[in-house]
Amino acid sequence: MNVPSLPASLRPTRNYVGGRFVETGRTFDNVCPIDGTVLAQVYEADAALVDEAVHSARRAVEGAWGNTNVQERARTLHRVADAIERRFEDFLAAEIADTGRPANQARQLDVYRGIHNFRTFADLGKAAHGECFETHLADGSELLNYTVRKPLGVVASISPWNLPILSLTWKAAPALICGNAVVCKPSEETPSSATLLAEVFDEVGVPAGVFNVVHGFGPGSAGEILARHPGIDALTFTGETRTGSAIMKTVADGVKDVSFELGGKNAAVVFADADFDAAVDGVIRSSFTNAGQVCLCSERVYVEQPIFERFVAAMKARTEALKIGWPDEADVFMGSLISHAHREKVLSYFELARQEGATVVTGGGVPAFGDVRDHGAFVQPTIWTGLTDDARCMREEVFGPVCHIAPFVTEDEVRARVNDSAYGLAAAVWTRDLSRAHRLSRRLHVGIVWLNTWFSRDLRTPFGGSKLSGIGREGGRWSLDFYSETTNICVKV
Ligand code: NAD
Ligand code: 6OD
Repeated sequence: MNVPSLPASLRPTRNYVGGRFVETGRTFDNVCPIDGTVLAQVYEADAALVDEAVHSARRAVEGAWGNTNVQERARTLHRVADAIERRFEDFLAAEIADTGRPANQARQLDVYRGIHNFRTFADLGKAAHGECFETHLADGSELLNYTVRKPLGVVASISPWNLPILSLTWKAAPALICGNAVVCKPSEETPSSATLLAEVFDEVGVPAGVFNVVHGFGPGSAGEILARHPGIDALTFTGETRTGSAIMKTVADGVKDVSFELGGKNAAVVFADADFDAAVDGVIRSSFTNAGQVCLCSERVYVEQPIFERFVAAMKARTEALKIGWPDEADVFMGSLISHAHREKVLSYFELARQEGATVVTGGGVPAFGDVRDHGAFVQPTIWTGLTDDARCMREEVFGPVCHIAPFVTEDEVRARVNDSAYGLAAAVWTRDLSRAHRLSRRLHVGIVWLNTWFSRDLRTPFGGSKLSGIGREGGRWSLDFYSETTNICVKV
């Protein structure tokens, strides 16, 4: 097996501003988490370059891009999707090298969704419509009220490392179809696929300034500088809750529109009548996919008392059979975590769980490979039991391959325990009792409930969380609403 490498055009990795690839006076390392080697130097955007990106974006929305109609923009986004598809292997290499994830996942989820996001929002944008009301006043006169959608202007997008191309295009595609220009700040951990996307925009001939990429970190760097820039009209952010909170303070003075997709401490609930094997498979996927680094992963699993022991035993056996390894290895299920720093955080929770009295059913440590991967950021998939619901490991997001399994007795009890969380992103419920499934789903304080499945997505549906998990919804018409300014026009007939 080979340590992945980046396409040559990304070594070094440049910013893309105003239709030019730009180098700056400062670089940082892009480190491969599989073996700790440096993949490329990345040029960090300074305040002047972020400013240039915002101004280029403004010129684009006030110029040629601003004068396009939705059909023209949809054709452009389809050309972008086609060009990503032509460079599929480069995108795949970039996602794998930056994140250490299995190739199959990057192929079927990440790069696939990079393409699909552009195609879906291109088509949804064309189908978008306003509303019209006939109004009859008391004096007998009539009015016609109708709404029109306009671009917001310059949209700042700040995205995380866990699903890099998926998250970035999930924001850029709807923003662009609505006629905005975007300045994207990808995570410092995963700068590569965003830069490849800039190459695609360049190749397709999208006007300068419509799509910009600035690289750097959060506080004191490109992320904060972009969020603070008075020239942005809206900000869409995906990442940790406390980063969302910091960004909210940053943009408060300018009263900018925000959309926040934040952290989670999601629950899976398994009733005794569930299809047992499907539930075990489902919870394995929902806890350990992408090494647990998906905001939707289940870190709290509640299992109805009569099947609790059998469920824990089956989870242990299935987890111990999961293959951790090279991205291109046959049957590999799990790769490394994103970085050594993140591994330190996950390992600190492994230690905390022991201090809080958890029984470690399996895992809890670091795998040994006997090759270069021992310098990587791997951890074992881990299962705990025995924690109380108020333990920190039950309340804080670990964002690693770990779940705690607890028994429950009644539906009311489990509903209260699931809802007893500061977060409210997603839940998965496993049962064959349809009435109970629907009754419970609508009483869970989360933005997304999956019944007898997990992470199946239709991009027309609303996506987002409540409580500390976010503000607003994206997806389908919810994205079009967020990325547009709606004006009502009232006509005296
Ligand atoms: P993070 O908050 O550390 O970073 C996200 C982005 O914000 C990065 O680009 C970073 O550089 C930037 N940033 C950090 N501080 C900033 C600041 N003060 N101002 C401006 N920008 C700043 O998140 P992460 O570690 O990259 O991602 C993991 C987190 O994201 C987890 O908490 C996960 O649950 C969450 N997440 C949520 C969703 C969702 O849809 N709800 C999706 C994916 C990830
Ligand atoms: O599937 C999506 O559209 C999406 N935004 C997923 C986010 C997953 C979080 O890690």
